[in-house]
Amino acid sequence: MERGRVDVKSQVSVIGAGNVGANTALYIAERGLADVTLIDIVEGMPQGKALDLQQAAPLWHKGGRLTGSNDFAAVAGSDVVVMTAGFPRKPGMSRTDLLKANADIVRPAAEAVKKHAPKAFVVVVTNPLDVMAYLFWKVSGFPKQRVLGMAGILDSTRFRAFLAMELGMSGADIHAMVLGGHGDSMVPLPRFTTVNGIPVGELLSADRIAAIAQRTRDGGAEIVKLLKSGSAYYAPAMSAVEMVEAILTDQKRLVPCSVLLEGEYGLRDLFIGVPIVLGAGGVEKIVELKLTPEELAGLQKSGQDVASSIAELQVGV
Ligand code: NAI
Ligand code: 2OP
Repeated sequence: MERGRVDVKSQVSVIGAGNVGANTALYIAERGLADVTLIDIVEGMPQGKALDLQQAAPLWHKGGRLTGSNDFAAVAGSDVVVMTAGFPRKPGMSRTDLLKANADIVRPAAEAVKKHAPKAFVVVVTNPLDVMAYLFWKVSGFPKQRVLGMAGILDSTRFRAFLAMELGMSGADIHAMVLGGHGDSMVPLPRFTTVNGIPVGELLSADRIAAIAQRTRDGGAEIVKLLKSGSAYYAPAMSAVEMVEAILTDQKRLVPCSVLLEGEYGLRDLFIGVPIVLGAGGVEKIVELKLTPEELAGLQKSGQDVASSIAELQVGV
């Protein structure tokens, strides 16, 4: 696929046409990034949503084809596959129940992508994120550069949004880094957070920053509580599309993504959020920041949490 030419269309498949999947398709189409195939198990639903989006396409003047399918084989020809199919955690469901239920969805999807789209890059969104990204990588047998989990961009944009609200300044000027697993032990890094280059500590007290970092860790749960059924989807979909765009247009963004570590940050054989360079080669580089002992301990604790979930699922054997 030749990049950087407006007359060459990329192809993205989105597995799971629910809230995150449908909005991922919407943002991709709206940015004119690629043709999109929506795939879901529910008969008629991905076809209906794709047709609805296709009818919106003339209004954003970008063209693009949107199709729907109930067959995983429809991923054929994809440059990027976004994996969003899966259940959110429901009341009464243990973490282990969720792990098993979503692993049963991810495994066949990864096998289908391996068979029908063997050259695709994969952005995994399904929770629990770091474990499902690891599972997708393991089952697909894809090179580690081509399978990534989406969470760090979402957690960082939440941190940015909360800081922007507190400061009364534009979130566009706030640059933030949140590392670690997508869960309670994620690691917001105020030391690497600036407002247009000004360290955030110059503008806010340490207590306020700590409170906003905690709100960031609880960011997903805050929305679940408000929605009462289901979880966040606009910011998650937009975050996944940032990754798709970086790959398709070779942006070489420096962003936190969940990727396979093989000794970096003292962690190995697990997926976790770290800063990477993301471009046409997928994970082009893992950036190893010099962390303080406290920051590193936070990341390693988060790594232990992810590793124990992987062990629980027995995907590591
Ligand atoms: P949703 O319930 O709106 O959509 C999920 C879709 O998956 C449904 O349309 C369902 O029919 C489909 N599906 C279920 N089994 C399938 C199968 N075997 N094959 C194809 N499709 C299947 O849920 P939503 O809000 O879109 O979330 C999707 C997943 O993304 C959840 O696991 C959620 O926890 C996760 N998530 C992860 C985030 C992250 O930061 N990594 C952020 C937001 C959501
Ligand atoms: C979120 O952070 C539920 O992972 C999802 O909103």
